[in-house]
Amino acid sequence: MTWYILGAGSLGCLWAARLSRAGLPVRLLLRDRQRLNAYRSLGGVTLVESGQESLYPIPAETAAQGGPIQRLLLACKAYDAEPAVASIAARLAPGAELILLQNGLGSQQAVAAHLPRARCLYASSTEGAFREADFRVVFAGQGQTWLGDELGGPEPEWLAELRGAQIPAQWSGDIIERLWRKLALNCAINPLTVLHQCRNGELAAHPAEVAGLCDELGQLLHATGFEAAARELQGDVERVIAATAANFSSMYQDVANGRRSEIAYLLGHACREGDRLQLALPQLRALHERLREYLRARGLPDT
Ligand code: NAD
Ligand code: KPL
Repeated sequence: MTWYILGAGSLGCLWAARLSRAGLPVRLLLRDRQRLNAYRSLGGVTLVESGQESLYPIPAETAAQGGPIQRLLLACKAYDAEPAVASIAARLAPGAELILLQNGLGSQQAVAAHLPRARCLYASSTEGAFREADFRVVFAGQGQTWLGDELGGPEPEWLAELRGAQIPAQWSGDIIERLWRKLALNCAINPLTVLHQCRNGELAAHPAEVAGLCDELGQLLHATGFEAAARELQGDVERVIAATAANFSSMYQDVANGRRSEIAYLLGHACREGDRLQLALPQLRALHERLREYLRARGLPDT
């Protein structure tokens, strides 16, 4: 069964390279012919791992061309997920399986709603990779990827295939809780690193602000039904701040590089859920507004 990958960026190329070197059939789906020509001129995906680089001549085609797709990894940003899937929707075979590898929440449900005949699995990953250049990716941090099905259903048999390809995939019986835990962590850390212009570790100098956000995010987790996540949030946030003290958060890096952030699927989603559950959440809402204003002032999208 061919693994199609839509979104040949950091994580998409990282998955593609590992699937390919394990001898599994994999194909990249690129936006258009111009992008396909650029890819072909480079000869494949380059993965840099522990300072060693390897070229993987993975076949590629445009999203609009080619045969039916039974298995797809969607590895674009959350704000690109719906249009990206729309570009290949006509190619999806009945019963196709998709892995939606987006951060935050909201984009997965929006994609799944368009594809009632497909099985949409959601993924949450702590692996780290970044793009040095087009189709050239650096594997920057070992991690774990959890996969699960919001609608229930069994663990797919191909999970073993992923592990065989050294993609550390684990089945999660409650992927929504996993995604919420990561979302809450990202909401407590990432926006503050942007607004204070600091590394994660420097948030230790703003304990009251972090604690206030953890309290409100805890209320939200509690109201969403994730009691354990609510209780553990502040400790988790403090541990991540300490463990990643020298790092700049992903949102900090997006903004510093003039790239669109995933704010709508992190803080935006938290505030929308707060509305739905009729929670006041004044600190979260004020943070959301401050961040939106900060982004607008830099000419970046605020949603
Ligand atoms: P990225 O920006 O490096 O790659 C996304 C790719 O998707 C880009 O190459 C873009 O051109 C492509 N794309 C977008 N729309 C497309 C379309 N319509 N057709 C074809 N290609 C399209 O993003 P990333 O860093 O790999 O992140 C993907 C998701 O994974 C994000 O939600 C991110 O938050 C999450 N994530 C990333 C990391 C990481 O270390 N990079 C870690 C954990 C989670
Ligand atoms: O996930 C992260 C990110 O930067 O996006 C960490 C470093 C864990 C902090 O939110």
